Amino acid sequence: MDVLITGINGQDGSYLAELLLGLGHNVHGIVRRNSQSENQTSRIEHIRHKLHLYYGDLTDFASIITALKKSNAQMVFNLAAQSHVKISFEQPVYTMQATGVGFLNLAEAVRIINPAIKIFQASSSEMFGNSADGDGFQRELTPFAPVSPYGIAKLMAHQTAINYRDSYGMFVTNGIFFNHESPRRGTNFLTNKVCKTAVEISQGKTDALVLGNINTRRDWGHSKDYVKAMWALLQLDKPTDAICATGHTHAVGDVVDHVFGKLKLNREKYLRTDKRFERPTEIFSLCGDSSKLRSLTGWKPEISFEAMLDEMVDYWLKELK
Ligand code: NDP
Ligand code: GDR
Repeated sequence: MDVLITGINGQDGSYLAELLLGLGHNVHGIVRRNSQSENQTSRIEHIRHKLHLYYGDLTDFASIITALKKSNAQMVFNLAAQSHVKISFEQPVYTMQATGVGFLNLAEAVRIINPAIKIFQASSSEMFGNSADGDGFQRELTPFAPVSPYGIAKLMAHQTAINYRDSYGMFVTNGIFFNHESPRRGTNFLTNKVCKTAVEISQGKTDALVLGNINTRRDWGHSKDYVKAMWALLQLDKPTDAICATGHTHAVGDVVDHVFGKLKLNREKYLRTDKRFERPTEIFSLCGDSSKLRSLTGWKPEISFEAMLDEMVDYWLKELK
């Protein structure tokens, strides 16, 4: 089968491409032009020769049409987005265009070219804001109340997906994914910032880890596990909306404690906080109930929070040696 991935050179896109190649599919992807061409493909360099890549941008409708036509895809995974929550406060308009309207561009292009193409939309727990059920969990029916431009843009895309499903009978599935990480995570996201900086401290290259709010809680899983859920969701007979999460929540401080513990670093000595890294509005606690996904697909996370952080630290120990 021919499968198109937007955001193929992002964290998830790179793992999903590996998974799909392993299953024997033809993998196509959209990449954006970058003045440093290595940046376009840095996470997929090792499999680049097996991929079909097209220049494109979700804000550029024509380029989506071209990629759909050239790839002849029967499935599209929409992983492209301006995905950084704090940066979405600095670039709210662009974030709406790329993360919100970008999905509309894709859905509309699919409707025009071939409405039978199945679409996976990477929805986000950020859409819940500080809304939770009485027991502290977020579920599919928990009301959405986003508190960031990114969360609002993702909610626009999410509702657009449902509207295209209802209006045109298209197969559009929303995977409501909670935080997931890996050594390929951008280093300006919390976990990989902590892992990389802690290794730098252990090697005497820097003397402090400076963070924003260290009390917020997130449900952190591994990207490798989560791309399997994306694939499983598009194998179902019917499109749906489903949460993908581990069901365990940890504070930012727990990430620091685990990583510092592994490297035998003293938290009091090296950890500082600075309002510069805080957001104007924050989500205090996320913890997803993925019972629906688990019962529909049999999916379950395999890599623990601790094993994931250990893998990330080991990656940086090797990389920065
Ligand atoms: P990344 O930020 O690592 O990857 C995003 C990808 O989107 C990159 O390939 C990026 O390309 C591309 N991109 C950005 N803007 C555009 C655009 N305008 N047109 C085309 N491509 C664009 O994110 P992840 O891999 O971590 O996440 C994948 C998806 O899942 C995203 O949509 C994210 O919002 C969503 N999500 C992620 C979660 C997580 O915890 N990781 C949780 C919930 C949802 P470039 O390299 O050129 O910038
Ligand atoms: P998040 O991830 O905003 O949840 O969005 P991020 O790793 O950026 O933040 C997690 C929590 O850590 C706090 N924090 C810091 N975060 C960053 N990046 N840098 C810091 O210095 C820092 N200090 C404390 C944050 O305030 C937050 O509470 C991620 C993205 O992948 C989204 O695309 C995705 O949709 C959601 O997860 C689910």
